[in-house]
Amino acid sequence: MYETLIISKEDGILTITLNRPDALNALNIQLLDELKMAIQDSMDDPEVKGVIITGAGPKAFAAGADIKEISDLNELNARKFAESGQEIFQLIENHTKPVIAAVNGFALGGGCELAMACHLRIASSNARFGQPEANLGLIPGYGGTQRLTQLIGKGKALELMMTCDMISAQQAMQLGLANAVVEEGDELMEKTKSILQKILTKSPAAIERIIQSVNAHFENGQDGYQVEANGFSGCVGTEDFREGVSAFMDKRSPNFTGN
Ligand code: CO8
Repeated sequence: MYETLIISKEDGILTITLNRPDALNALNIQLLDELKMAIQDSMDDPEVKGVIITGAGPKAFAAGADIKEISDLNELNARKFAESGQEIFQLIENHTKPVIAAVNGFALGGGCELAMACHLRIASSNARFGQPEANLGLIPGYGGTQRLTQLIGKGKALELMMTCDMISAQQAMQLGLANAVVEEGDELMEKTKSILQKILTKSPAAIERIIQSVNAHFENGQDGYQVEANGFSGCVGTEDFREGVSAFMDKRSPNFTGN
């Protein structure tokens, strides 16, 4: 069904692998269209409880938007191109289920922007992050100016975008861009899955509302405190809340359903 993605589903975890390794998994239009479909499917599929996005091959998560494609843009379609990519990344950011990027190499330009749209980023030690668009006479167009600033603060975000410097996985972790760093190889998926599995033992109804409330902090016109209060009261109406409390009283592990 997909030509630029490999999809696998196991134990409630959908893994989306960006699969253009010869182009370092550069995000071309076809890949972005397919990614949008895969993300929408993951929202609708009740068997999917969480999502991992990673890149094929040992070298790259994604080395950015496909430079060959963007070289043909004009001012009119460039705006559409940026907005449609932003829409896909917003779908990921606002996903009701947890989405983790397993960053297995270069995460540059649009690739870094994709990783930042995910809720968490686990990096292998060979990962490199950067927003090198200014080298091409461009700026980030898939939300990078906003999300990088949110994640690492204005000064460092400006530095990375203006110098186009790539940073290591360790530096990314120190800045709060990566949540954890592991040895390259199998450990990356093992660690990413173990973090996701831990999240999946919590109440899905609560996780969804945590995502909504945190995102509200960054959305214009949203009162994050109100979104949090609504989310909190929404949780109290769920079966998960009753289950969580009775499991605590009974000194047993809760069995959440997300209802
Ligand atoms: N697009 C297309 N092809 C790419 C890309 C890319 N972003 N990155 C690498 N490739 C291709 C190379 O052309 C090469 O192909 P070929 O073998 O056919 O020549 C292959 O992948 C391997 O790459 P390299 O030989 O360059 O590998 P190296 O190990 O020497 O270098 C680097 C790896 C450092 C990652 C290098 O490939 C590089 O600098 N890539 C470009 C990184 C970059 O500038 N990314 C930002 C792109 S712009 C962007 O993302 C904007 C996003 C917002 C768009 C908004 C819409 C308007």
